[in-house]
Amino acid sequence: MDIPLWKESLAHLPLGDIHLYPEVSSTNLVAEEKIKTGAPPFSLVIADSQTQGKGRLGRTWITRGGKALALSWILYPEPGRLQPETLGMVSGLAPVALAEVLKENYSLPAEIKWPNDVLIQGKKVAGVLVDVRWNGCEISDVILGIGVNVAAGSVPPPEELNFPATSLEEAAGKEISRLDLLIQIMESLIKWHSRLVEPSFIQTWDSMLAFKGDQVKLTTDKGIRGQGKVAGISDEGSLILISESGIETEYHSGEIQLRLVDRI
Ligand code: BT5
Repeated sequence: MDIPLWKESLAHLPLGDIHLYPEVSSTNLVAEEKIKTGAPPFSLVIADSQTQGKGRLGRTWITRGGKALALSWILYPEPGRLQPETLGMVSGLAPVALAEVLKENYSLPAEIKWPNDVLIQGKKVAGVLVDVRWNGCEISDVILGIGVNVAAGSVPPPEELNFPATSLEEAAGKEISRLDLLIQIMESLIKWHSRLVEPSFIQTWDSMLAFKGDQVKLTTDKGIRGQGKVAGISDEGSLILISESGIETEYHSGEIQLRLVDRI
């Protein structure tokens, strides 16, 4: 990563501070530190590799140097946009922004596995971690952590995966510039952040939803939470499943994992 070039290439975007590192423990952990020292809104932390990248629910995300993108974007609450009532939407922000870039700029058939994984042909190419920190009932800040597998060498071996995975270069069959991709992702994030509470956001998320019409089950560490056919995304960003008897139930993301019924 050519840090001065990357910094300069991001300078035209309406971001806060931009921090780039060859290696960190986790960009989300560095972002937490930046927030403590007064990071302005939309500040960005990027690292070439992570030694303790965080997945959801205490899992690990592997970021190999020079092969992937690992970034954390710092958001603060905003009336009418980022607030406790819109957290369901915030969880879809990065996947929608990312999937749109992959479809429009690379002609890749990107889909979103609710709540926030991006898949290409059923394989995970990017993961998103939404760290929400609270001050009582108010949100104090949100760190959107995004990891994208770019080069083939970014994909961990199968025994380290809880879901099939791929990289953008494998899927696209050509080289992809991490810097170009980063700029496109940030432009898309900024655009969709400004449209977060517009109907077009949910419509776009819904149109990119993986497994539509398929039987899935939703699990937590306590077991199965729900099962049914994937119907779509609700106005609040929840997943709507339809049971065999035709009853619709909405699920909020929280601690949930989604799997196709015949896969596990
Ligand atoms: C996620 O978790 O998919 C969220 C990943 C977020 C990573 C970003 S990188 C920048 C920022 N800073 C951080 O520290 N984190 C964020 P989850 O759905 O829990 O998936 C984690 C699981 O995916 C692991 O337990 C592995 O099985 C698998 N995995 C690990 N590394 C992977 C990779 N590079 N590609 C695909 N799967 C991976």
